[in-house]
This record gives sequence, structure tokens and C-alpha cells, in this order.
Amino acid sequence: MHFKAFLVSLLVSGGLNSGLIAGEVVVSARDQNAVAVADLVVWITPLETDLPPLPAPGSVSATVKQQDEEFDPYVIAVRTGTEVVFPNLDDVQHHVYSLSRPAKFDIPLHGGNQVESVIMDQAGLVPVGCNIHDWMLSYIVVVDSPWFAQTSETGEVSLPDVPAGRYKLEAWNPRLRKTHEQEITVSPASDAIELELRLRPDRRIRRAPTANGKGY
Ligand SMILES: [Cu+2]
Repeated sequence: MHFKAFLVSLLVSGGLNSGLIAGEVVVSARDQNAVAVADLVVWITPLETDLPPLPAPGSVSATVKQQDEEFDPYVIAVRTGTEVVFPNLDDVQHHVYSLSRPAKFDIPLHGGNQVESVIMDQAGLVPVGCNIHDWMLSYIVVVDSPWFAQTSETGEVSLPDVPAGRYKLEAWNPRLRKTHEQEITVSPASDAIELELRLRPDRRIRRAPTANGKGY
């Protein structure tokens, strides 16, 4: 009950005048070979109304950890204004950086006792790498909407409590040539949206072989 009351007041204060009738956006994504698409970030932006206000800077956080010389997660979606924390859980040091336009940053060599973070204050794609380990790669998708999620291994995702109305739906994955876009109408009776996406091969660089067992 408390949650519902809170939600309604949020919608009202967000100025979404059509917003009291909520629907659910359900997306199911497959590639050209009918294989479920995991790690697909899906977000929607209202075409007729304003977005709800952004969270206060630094009040929302997300984590991209470095563990076993990989970033985890590989793909993560966050809303504009989110503080992303980069903890190093390895014994070795990492040098985390991004050259992207929305968030250019550099976190020089750091070990586990230092917790560094970056506030993602611009929407866009933020590829993150490590200067020491070329294969380490993570994508932070910063979206200017509170309605976002990413698909699991089943290729499905759902965005609950979306005010009725027209929206632009966008979807991104590292294997897409460009962001998929389409217009949708949300109502309490909306059907699930089936996406068929043409994916390129997975270009992830495989880890360098370890020295273990190689005789040096
Ligand atoms: Cu590294």
C-alpha cells in the first residue's frame, strides 16, 4: 500500500498527466538465427509527456567490479546521474579508463583498498577498458529515462508500471550495428513486443593464455 501511494505521487509530481493508467512493456528479443539475445539494454522515452525528474546526483549507484581480470558486468544500464563504482577485487592492479564522449575518465593503477567512482551525467554509450589487460571490456549504457532494463539469457525483459502513452523504444547490444529504435504505444492491454535483431559476431577479445603450465 505504501509503495503504491508513493508511486502515484511520483507520477503526479513527474507531470505525467496520462500517467495514472499504467501498463507493462514486455520485450522478447531474438537474433537472425532465432537465438535469444542476452545483454540487450532496452529503454523507452515518452513522446507525449515529460520524463520524471532525475534522481539527485550521487543518490543512485551501480557497480562495475574487476574480478579474475575481467569486468563484471559486461553490459550495464544506468540512468543519467548514477554514480558508478569500480572496485578491484583482484590481487593485481587495474587501470580503468574510458575515452567515450559521455564520460571520459581515467582511474590509474589501483588495488583493492581504493574505491573509485564516476558520476555518469550524460546519456550515451560508455565503453570501459583496462590499460593493463587489453581483453577487459565493459559497456555502460547511460539512458535518460527511468524505464530501462536488460535482457537475461532468455532474451526477455519487462518494464513494469509504465504510464500509458506513446514512447520511443530503443535497444542496444555490443553486437548491434546501431541502436534499434521503434515507436510503441503502452496501455494496460499492450501485447509483448517481439524484436528480431541482426547481430554481428561476438568480437570480444579472448584472454591472453596464462603462463601457468607453459614452462616459464
Ligand atoms: Cu586490468
